[in-house]
Amino acid sequence: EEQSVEVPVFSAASYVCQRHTGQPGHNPLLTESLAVLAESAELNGDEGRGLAFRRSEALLRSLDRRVQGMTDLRGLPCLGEHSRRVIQDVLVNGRSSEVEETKASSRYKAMKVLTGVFGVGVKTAKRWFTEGICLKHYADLNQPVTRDEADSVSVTVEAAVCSVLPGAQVTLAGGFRRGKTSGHDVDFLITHPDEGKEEGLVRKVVACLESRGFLLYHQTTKNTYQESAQGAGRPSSNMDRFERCFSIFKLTNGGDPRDTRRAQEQAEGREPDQTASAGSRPWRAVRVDLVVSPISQFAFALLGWTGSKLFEREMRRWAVHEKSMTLSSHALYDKNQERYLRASSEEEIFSHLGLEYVSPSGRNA
Ligand code: DCP
Ligand code: MG
Repeated sequence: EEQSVEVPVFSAASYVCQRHTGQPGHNPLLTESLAVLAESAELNGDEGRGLAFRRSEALLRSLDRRVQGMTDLRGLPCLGEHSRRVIQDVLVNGRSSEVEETKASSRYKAMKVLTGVFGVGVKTAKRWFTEGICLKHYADLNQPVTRDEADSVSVTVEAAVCSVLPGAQVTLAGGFRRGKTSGHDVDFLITHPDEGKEEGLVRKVVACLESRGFLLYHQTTKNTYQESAQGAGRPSSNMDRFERCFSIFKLTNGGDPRDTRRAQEQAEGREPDQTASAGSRPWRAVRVDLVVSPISQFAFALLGWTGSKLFEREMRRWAVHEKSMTLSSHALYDKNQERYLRASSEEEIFSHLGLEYVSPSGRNA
């Protein structure tokens, strides 16, 4: 009542990448409701609608206080009519009937099981499902990865990388770099300070991890990135780079820091003590992504692999529409200047784009 209705309660920039979006925000009921509708739209293949709900969700999560009523939302960008209707429903009734119905629908539930395991799109989930991987490790993969488990995987990956290429650097990316305490997988970005030394590294690391018994499944994808003089399309002298491995790790008893020693022993080729974990299986399956980048593209790769997906998407949209540039996990191309803009840090990329730097913890859109 103290506030005049004419004065906006909140203000927010319209692009996600112009804001700091933390976890979980001050309006969890509202953001969770919108996330359900976003997910449902995505599962139905309605990407436009999904994106609209994702933007609304991100906007609400970036607000620094609780929304008390609809008037608080006056003048805010990104909130479409449909999202406002859902918000109103939740504010007034404590719940949205549309969200409740969506959550109860069998299609939503079935697809959520399928995609929830991998945190990937329907297409990939189906492929994995038919390969039987899902069924085999379903219970493990459906259980979120904790930060301790991610740290434990880090120890193993670092040991393997170090043994096949001394001097190579391993960086934990994805949600964990944004400060999330759990995730659907663990993402690693690997590079070497000497350009070119990283070539073929994924295959070597995978071979090493496999020989040490850490991989339950792996699928290596060769990179096909090529820079061109025109900023797109035409191949240049650059060779294929950015190899990636989509894997399922055999993580020795997760979470407990004592197990780091065990992981280390196993990483060094010694058998872990199977009796240490009384009664239960001494390992569990965890999804791990390994990505290798040449040092010249590392800042772009790090930015791209830190996410969130919506944050990345919004940065690319900002680049195209506001700056006439194209941004990818490999490079930034300025269409006006007709040249690539180099960067050796994320800060430099934000600066090229005329954006204020947003630290990883603020990219949880
Ligand atoms: N990414 C990408 N290209 C892909 C897959 C992912 O550029 N083919 C990027 C965007 C994501 C980041 O890498 O933000 C990490 O991917 P995840 O799917 O693992 O997403 P998060 O780590 O953010 O989520 P979670 O905590 O669920 O793992
Ligand atoms: Mg991840």
